[in-house]
Amino acid sequence: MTPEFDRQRIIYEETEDLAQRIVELEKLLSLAPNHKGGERMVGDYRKKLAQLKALLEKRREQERARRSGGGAEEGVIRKEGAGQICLIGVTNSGKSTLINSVTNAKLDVGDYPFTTPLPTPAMLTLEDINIQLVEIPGLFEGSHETGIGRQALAVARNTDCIAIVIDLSQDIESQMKVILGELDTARIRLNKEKTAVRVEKVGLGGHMIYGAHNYQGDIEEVKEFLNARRITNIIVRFQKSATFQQLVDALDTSVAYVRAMVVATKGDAQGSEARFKELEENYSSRFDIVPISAEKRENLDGMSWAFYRHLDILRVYTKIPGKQRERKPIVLPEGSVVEDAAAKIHKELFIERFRSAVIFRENDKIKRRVVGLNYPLQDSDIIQLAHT
Ligand SMILES: Nc1nc2c(ncn2[C@@H]2O[C@H](COP(=O)(O)OP(=O)(O)OP(=O)(O)O)[C@@H](O)[C@H]2O)c(=O)[nH]1
Ligand SMILES: [Mg+2]
Repeated sequence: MTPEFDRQRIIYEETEDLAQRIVELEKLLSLAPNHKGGERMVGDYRKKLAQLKALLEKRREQERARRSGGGAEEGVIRKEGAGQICLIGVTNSGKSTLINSVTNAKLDVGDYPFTTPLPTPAMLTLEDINIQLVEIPGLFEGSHETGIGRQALAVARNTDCIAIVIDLSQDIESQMKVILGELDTARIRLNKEKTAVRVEKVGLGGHMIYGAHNYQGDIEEVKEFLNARRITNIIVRFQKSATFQQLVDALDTSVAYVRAMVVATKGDAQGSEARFKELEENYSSRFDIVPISAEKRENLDGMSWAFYRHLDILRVYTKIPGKQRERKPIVLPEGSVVEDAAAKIHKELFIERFRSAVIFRENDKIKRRVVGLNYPLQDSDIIQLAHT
């Protein structure tokens, strides 16, 4: 032990403020000796550090919950339909006109700013399903600091997909800067960039940690941190080289990851072609971009299907032997298997007493296949279940 280490240990032990205590303990660890005999002690301090950080996180979460309490109900939009798309753009970008052009809604349209003052829903019917479109009041720089802005961003945070609305009759960069900036400040991340750490809370299985070799540090402190936060069942994937802080961020529930796309409006306006090109050059690697003109009714179908694709859902239709398939589909998340469909129809009958499933795919080489509960479903599958 060096004298510095001993001095720092006393400072650490005498510090009471939690955040400061963490700082002092980190300092202490940086001064810790590197020789074999010290390993155990360093390990213990690491665990302690993980516990303190967990405690701090918990307090912060409680604080956040307390602050966002009250008022939280106001302006909340009840989700309806197979999925929800939030339209986010600067004011006058053509959001209401867009919604009116594909739904029965009659939202106010105006060439003055902030015609739509509150999050406003409308229903888009696409073949046999409904998609809820929500107009978010126009964003501006600093809108996250206003009551209405906060409320609007709270809706966006919980949506299934954000459609960024860019007005092709106006400068592109300044619109993007405002929208991306405001979303980022609201801790909304778009299109789930593959981060170094992915976590998924699950019902059972304990601590399932994958890619531990990517973790920079002792994997024991990860477990210690999870224990201290009372997280008993979780999948943690270190996909790239990751630090303890990145793990803490991954567990931070105030960061939302939302799917996103871009709708470029007013494709009929002067100069829109050049601006659309610029938009594609700068953003097509991050987003699918769909150009429309609501006024000329151009590409509205294309846009509606792009909404559908970005919900990452699939439709399956049930069928009784000897009859036509049901008209209304069952809507499931992409990646669902036969069991997920069976659970929606009748769990006791079709899972617990499962006998067989037949899938019909009209546009496939194999039109009829007998499958098990684990079989992956595709959009527009027709499924016929039998029980014992
Ligand atoms: N040329 C052209 N103008 C459009 C188009 N869509 C909307 N506009 C015009 O753009 C202006 C704003 O349209 P709104 O639909 O009210 O825009 P908004 O984004 O809902 O605006 P706020 O609710 O005020 O934030 C109106 O004057 C519309 O007529 C379009 O496709 N082409
Ligand atoms: Mg509007």
